[in-house]
Amino acid sequence: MIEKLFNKIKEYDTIILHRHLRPDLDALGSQRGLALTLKEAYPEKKIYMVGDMSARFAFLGAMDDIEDCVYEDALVIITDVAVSALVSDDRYKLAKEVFVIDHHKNSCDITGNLISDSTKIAVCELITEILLERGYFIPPYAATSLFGGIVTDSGRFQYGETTGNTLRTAGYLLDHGADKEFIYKNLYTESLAERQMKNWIGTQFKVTKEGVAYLKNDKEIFEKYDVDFFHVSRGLVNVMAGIDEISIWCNFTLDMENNVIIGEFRSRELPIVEIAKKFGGGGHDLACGATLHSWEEVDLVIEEMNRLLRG
Ligand SMILES: [Mn+2]
Repeated sequence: MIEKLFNKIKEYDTIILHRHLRPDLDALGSQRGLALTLKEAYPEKKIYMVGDMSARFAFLGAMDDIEDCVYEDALVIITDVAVSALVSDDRYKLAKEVFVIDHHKNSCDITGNLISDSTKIAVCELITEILLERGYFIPPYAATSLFGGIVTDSGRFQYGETTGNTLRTAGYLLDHGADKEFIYKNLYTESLAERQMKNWIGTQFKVTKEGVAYLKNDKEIFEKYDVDFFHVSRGLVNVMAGIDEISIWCNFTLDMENNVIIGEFRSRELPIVEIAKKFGGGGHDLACGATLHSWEEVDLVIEEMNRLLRG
């Protein structure tokens, strides 16, 4: 399949890169890292990146604004997601051919060609390896993007699936121009509103007797603090991490724009991805999520997590 992908990359004049909605740095880093590497290798091709942006990661750079007609003779490559409902900008369906490169444990429902390896902690790790195997030169700014994805999806090289290979791949990128100061400077600073929100929320989460911590972020939090959705949904989940008594922690955030509740689930040891899948979501064993439709459904998720810990 990798061979086929690179034959198609050589064949097409227009390549459009997509990734998942509400992007994190692995999504944006893989999209940008791959796009910039291909631009370097094929300066004559038209290569675009599309999708929604999160203010948190705007430092990486902007997306392209393209017309529908650009898709007519285009190859689309989607990174860091294999579930159609989660792809940002569903115009990928207009493309002539689609490839998906992912590392999640979901089954793929996108019509196209799938390259997936769930042993990789970040899709940026997988893409870096593939590019190097194929002999591509990864330019410094692409290396920075790919490095950022590996750093964040691995929780700064802490999470379970971090391997020697993860570190070697990140090390290669550092040796080849990845700007770690740029990434860390942008990851480790936050706005005053964000820090104040975190401090407040640290006193607000509930813990069940089984050891499930959870937060239900309604519209109140957005009225109280000047922060966007990503800062609350992804930004607060780990306020509940690293506490002895808490084995599983869940952050539920109302997405007012789409009138759904986004659940982010984390676990220290016990795999919880099957629970996420049961509610239409997915991800990794210990870090996953789902889109929920009511606060009643949120309570069902919490109860499932409780049941898992009781069993
Ligand atoms: Mn990822």
